[in-house]
Amino acid sequence: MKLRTTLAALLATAALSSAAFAECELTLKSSDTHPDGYPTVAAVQKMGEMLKERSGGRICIDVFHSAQLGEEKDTIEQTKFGVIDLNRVSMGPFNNEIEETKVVSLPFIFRSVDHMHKVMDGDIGAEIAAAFEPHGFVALAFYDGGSRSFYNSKKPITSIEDLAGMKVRVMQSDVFVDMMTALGANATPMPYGEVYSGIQTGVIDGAENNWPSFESSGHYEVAGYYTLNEHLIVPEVLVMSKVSWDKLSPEDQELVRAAARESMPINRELWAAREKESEDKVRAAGVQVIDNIDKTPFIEAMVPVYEKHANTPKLQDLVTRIQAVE
Ligand code: GTR
Repeated sequence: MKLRTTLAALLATAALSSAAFAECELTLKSSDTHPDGYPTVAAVQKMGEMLKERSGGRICIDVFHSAQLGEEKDTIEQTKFGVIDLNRVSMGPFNNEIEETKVVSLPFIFRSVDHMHKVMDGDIGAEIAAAFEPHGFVALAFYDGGSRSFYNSKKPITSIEDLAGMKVRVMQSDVFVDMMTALGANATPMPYGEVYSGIQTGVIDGAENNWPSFESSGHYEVAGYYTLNEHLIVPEVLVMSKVSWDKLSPEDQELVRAAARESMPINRELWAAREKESEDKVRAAGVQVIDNIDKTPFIEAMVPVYEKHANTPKLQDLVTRIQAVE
């Protein structure tokens, strides 16, 4: 019954969206795992409005939210081949393919979200964006993903010792698998869409994410303990398929680039507001939040993760330069 209702809703959405884009010469298909109203979804929709207006109604963006086009890893493949034109994803699922993205996904690499903004807005951000191109993607914008913390259905985590033997879902990247191993937990890489039922059925004990994802996914309904240890600040990225990009004229490429750039401050503003709203909602729902955690042992435990993943002079140099940004 639920499946039938969902299918009917999806078909209705598809019919509405094709009508809305009927007059556009080119409609770029954009993917996002998050639901409508989430700051990343809203930012790409705004980008679409700017693009439509500035192209005289020729170029539009149709944002398929709520993982309608699939889970992140699969949509990244489809984007590479030009089946999907635009994709808003975390840096995490790119880690195993684009080594530069590993550095900005390392635990505690950024001291704060401000530090992350300074790095990603500057030359290092441009360098990371350029690293996508040989892999078939044009990185157009970096978005906020706040900081990620642990949550689970079993008990309050107040120290590394509490994580021992716990089954914790991570994004599909070796960096995060090794991060959990270094903390003594059992890392379970799996798609985002499987986490809710994974916790509910006990396949996993918990996962880790930021406030808005913890809230919008409903994970807080099945995982009642959230520890604010903020081990990851992973920037998110809006990529365009190189296949789709190469079909655009240089003038249209510039229109797309500019609209994407201008969607960044919009995303940041929406993110800041949503972070607070999500935290309030989760706390009001009775989730126990452990927020006086000593991060030092967690930071110290990450030495082997840095050694393994920042393992070339080029990547080590990138780590050093990121850490040096004031
Ligand atoms: C969210 C992020 C998504 C996805 C998800 C996950 O915070 O915005 O792109 O990476 O986490 O954990 O899979």
